[in-house]
Amino acid sequence: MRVITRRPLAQFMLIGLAAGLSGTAVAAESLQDVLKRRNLSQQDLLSAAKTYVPTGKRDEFIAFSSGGQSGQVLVYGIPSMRILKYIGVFTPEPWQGYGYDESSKAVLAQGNIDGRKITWGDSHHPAMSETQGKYDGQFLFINDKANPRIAVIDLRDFETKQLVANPIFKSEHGGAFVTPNTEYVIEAAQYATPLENRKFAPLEEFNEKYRGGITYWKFDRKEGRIVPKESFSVELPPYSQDLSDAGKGPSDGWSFTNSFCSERYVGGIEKGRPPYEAGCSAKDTDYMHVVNWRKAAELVAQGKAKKINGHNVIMMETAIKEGILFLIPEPKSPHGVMLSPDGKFITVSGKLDTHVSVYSWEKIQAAIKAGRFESKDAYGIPVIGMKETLHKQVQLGLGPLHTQYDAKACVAYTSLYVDSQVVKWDYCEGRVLDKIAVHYNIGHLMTMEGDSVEPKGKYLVAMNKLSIDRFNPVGPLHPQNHQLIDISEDKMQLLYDMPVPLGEPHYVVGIEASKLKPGVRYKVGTDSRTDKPHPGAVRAGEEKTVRKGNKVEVFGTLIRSHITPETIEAEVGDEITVHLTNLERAQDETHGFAVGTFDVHASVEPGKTVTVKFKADKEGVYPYYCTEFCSALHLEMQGYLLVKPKGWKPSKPAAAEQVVYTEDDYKKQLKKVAETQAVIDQVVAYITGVNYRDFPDVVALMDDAVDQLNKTKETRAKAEEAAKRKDWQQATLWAEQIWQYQVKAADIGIRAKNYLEQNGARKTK
Ligand code: CUK
Ligand code: CUA
Repeated sequence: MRVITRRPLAQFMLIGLAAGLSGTAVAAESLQDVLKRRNLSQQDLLSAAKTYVPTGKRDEFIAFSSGGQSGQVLVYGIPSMRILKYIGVFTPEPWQGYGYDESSKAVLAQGNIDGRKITWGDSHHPAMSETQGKYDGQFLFINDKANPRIAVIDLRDFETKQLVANPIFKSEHGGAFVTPNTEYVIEAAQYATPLENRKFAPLEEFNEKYRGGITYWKFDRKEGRIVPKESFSVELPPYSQDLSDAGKGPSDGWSFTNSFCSERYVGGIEKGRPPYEAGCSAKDTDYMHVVNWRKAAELVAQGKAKKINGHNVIMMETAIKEGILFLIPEPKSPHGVMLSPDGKFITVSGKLDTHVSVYSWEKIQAAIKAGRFESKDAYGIPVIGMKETLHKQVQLGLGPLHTQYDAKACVAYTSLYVDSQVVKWDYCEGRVLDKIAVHYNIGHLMTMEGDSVEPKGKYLVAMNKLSIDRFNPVGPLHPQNHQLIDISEDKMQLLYDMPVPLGEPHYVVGIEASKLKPGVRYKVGTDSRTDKPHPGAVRAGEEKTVRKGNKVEVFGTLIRSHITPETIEAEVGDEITVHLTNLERAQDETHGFAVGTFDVHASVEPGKTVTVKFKADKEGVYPYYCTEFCSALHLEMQGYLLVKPKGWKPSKPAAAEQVVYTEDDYKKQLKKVAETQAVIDQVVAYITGVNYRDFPDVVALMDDAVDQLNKTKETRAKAEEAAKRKDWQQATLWAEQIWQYQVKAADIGIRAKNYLEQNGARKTK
């Protein structure tokens, strides 16, 4: 096959190779030479060896990073730090057609706020779905701080399936955090506001009318969607709720949310008052909120919630009366709250304190059981004494923020924003074990599965806010810096700097790659955003164009290297709907669909059906084409949208086709077809002569190849029929089409053969 269809290409390559060889021979560089030339140390070499993933090999962990203001999620491998994908979440993403085809537009529209379209998000904290507190690799959640929303991403196809806007908050920083069986996705407000929609209240009434809160979004795992009707919130004082974490093990059923600015300061520097940052950090302590979410859910079921904007809210009064809400003082302007893997300890960092505080769940629970409270806050919420619930306070350094856990017992890592360090410490004994410098001003940090009940250790990613001098300069707006740190030994070792060119990612989660099992194709005719059969799907041969009034509806298909239909005719002002089904079953055979001028683009992965809709409000001729280089004849994967003036009629009959092919051409064509078939037969003989059935990927490729070859039968009949009429023009072109199908089949066949050879197939015949 390669020999025949690719002969010209192969010849070129040989000529090129010969030219290269005739030059002066240069002795290959040794490793030592390279180290010298690039000025690398033994330590650099070690780091390179620890992170390098050779071609064809894969990463051990997959990281899902917030894309910050880009409103997307980045996916990268660890330890290589190679970026694998950007997932469009809160923001349209043209490559994936996200926000361009009708069903992904509908997903984005779920995130409209009060009917307003929002095209960005300040995405912060991704969370992996959990089963019994362990990452299960099924779903990813992420919040948008600016426009209070949560997104659901299905990891079967890495697509965003749902956005849910918070009905009572105006901002949402403390999400997404999941309960141990992903019963709920937790999201807390940050900036207190009146909870009722479109309610104004002056800042002078902040203490009375402004409120914070925590929302518990019910997740239906079977449907893979959040169920707003079964979700609820707990009303909280207007303290700036910070991050949350769900209890686990002994603390399962509870959640913990810290806060800052419990001073309830409202600024006003323009009126001569001290600024926010002074007023919001005056007190020595703020409050950790402790909520019994399981009991809260029962209260909602008993009808004890109030409806605000159609959403269930447990008011503070009810929460206090029913004993589901408590406060514990925490020092000072804290940030980040993290449960230890066993669920026994709760770590809180005081941004403006040099300590982290480790609280004991056992002690908290004892105080609650005994009804032992030191006071009440201004809203009557019982306050449990800090001293009596503390397990340890450990001095770590300046600006402690977030904490993650190791696979090793009692070992935790905390980021030090001001010191630009990661500190490794023992939270059982309360002592520092090691420190390492990062570049610079670290926010979150992440260890592999480090917020689950089963952290995997090995690597830590430091998410640094500034990158100052690390990378080649690209203007005043610098990339972010994710630094990979080896934590497998006693001393931490910095391995790699990865510039992140997309927004300010706050948090990342890392999961063992083996837990992710995404598909490579959809069942033919699937709407990927609803996971249901798409009503616009058609099979090969069923393509059609339906016109009703000024509506033109196209039911088309895509397969290498062909768009059906090849022309779409419309009149100016028509509404055009194009449904496209990708008939491919071969892996990675995505087709794109673009129409210029009308802002139309779709990504149609194997098996997927998508719909694009637009108004052809401008007369003219508009080419449409496939945007993925999908085969050798990708550039020919094209068509024309003809938008005619109103009432247009052809002025002269269509001209007869110019005849250019002769009987000789037809015979030449047939010879080429026969030669190609011989090569295909060889490839097929090889494949069927080994245990190819043991390789599901190859079986899928073979199905696809057989599909292509089956099409030659009908085409051959057409060629022969034309030849009988001595219509050499038609006969030659149909014979060429036979060859097109053969090339596609051969292309797939060779891919299958290479795969089998590289993956150790055994001869069976
Ligand atoms: S926050 Cu960014 S560093 Cu928004 Cu998670 Cu702490
Ligand atoms: Cu399909 Cu290019």
